[in-house]
Amino acid sequence: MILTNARLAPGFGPERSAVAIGGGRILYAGPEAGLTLDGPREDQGGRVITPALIDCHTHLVYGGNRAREFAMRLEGASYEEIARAGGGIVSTVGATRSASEEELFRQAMPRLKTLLAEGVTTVEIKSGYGLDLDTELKMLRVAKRLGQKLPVRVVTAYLGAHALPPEYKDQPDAYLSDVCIPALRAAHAEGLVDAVDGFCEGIAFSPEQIALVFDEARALGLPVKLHAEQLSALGGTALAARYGALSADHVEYATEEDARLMAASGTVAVLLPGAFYALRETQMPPVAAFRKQGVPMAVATDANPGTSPLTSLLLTMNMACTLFRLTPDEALRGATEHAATALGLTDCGRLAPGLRADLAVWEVEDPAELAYRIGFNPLHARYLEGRKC
Ligand code: DI6
Ligand code: FE
Repeated sequence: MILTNARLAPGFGPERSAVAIGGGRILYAGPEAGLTLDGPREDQGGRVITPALIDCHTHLVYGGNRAREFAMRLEGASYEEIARAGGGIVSTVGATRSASEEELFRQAMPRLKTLLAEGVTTVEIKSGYGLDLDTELKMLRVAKRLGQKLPVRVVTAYLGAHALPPEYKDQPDAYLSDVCIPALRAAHAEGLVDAVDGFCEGIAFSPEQIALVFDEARALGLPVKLHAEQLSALGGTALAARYGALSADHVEYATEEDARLMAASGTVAVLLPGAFYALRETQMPPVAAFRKQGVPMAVATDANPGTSPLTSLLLTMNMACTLFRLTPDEALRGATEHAATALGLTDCGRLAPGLRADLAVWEVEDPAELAYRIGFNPLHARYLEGRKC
């Protein structure tokens, strides 16, 4: 099949272009003048075609919600104060432990569908609200099952080092050796883990503690990534780079030196403006340093019940522009090409022959409209491996 009379983005000019699809792959993407393939044609009337969107950082599977905490923050409590008082992540842990696998699945479904309705075909989903063996496995099974039930590719991340559960209060090392690492091994043995993540923060784990988890990931042959430098500068980004991490995420407090290390290790900076917005943060990620050092910047929702109850990747792209000063083109690459790199995927995220035909067709004239509009969904069609769905 050939989609003709389209405009392609990012990285293509405004000329009349086409995308040819066969066997679930892109066969051709470029100016119509260069098309030599035959096949049924579908005129797009000038619509914009991009790679389908990729949300490379979400905590989409969880129990309950944190609307109460939202109200508390509005009355002046900080995220860290709430966490220290036993709220925050730990309150979601309670709700996630008590939910059945079926309930977690049912609750995650509408959130995932909302992402897909905006042209997303690949979603990363983390564990980290179980913090015990059974619940971490339960979350990852739900994540994998979502990918089997809905037309989407799900990539998982094991986030056992997300917070300390109440039963291990003040015993981080015991938690890591007794629960976090054994659960990682068990989840990996079940084929549930695509990458290993951690939360390196004053309210979570130190770089030294994260290193223990990363060593285990390395022993299992799993790639790593890290929530780093979100609320303070602890050295998580440098640690991630030292382990050749796929990505360092948030990175508001990262420095120019961190950016240099990330460039050298090929680590993507995943920007999460939804959390920045929801927490009313003021420390901006070092976007100029990332540009200067050539660090690819991805953009993701961080969909989670506490700091980013956000299930719109288009709105996230807008926030990345308005809050972090990305260009609309950078935001689009951040939700496609660089998001794929952040997940270690080389078969999607770009319009290039041989890659998966994961495409989004948009009812817009200019690709910049995708990041420009707020609360508007111009998706016309979504293709997953060449199938319209
Ligand atoms: N950083 C985040 O933004 C989320 N986790 C993390 O490590 C927040 C998770 C939550 O508050 O529930
Ligand atoms: Fe997160």
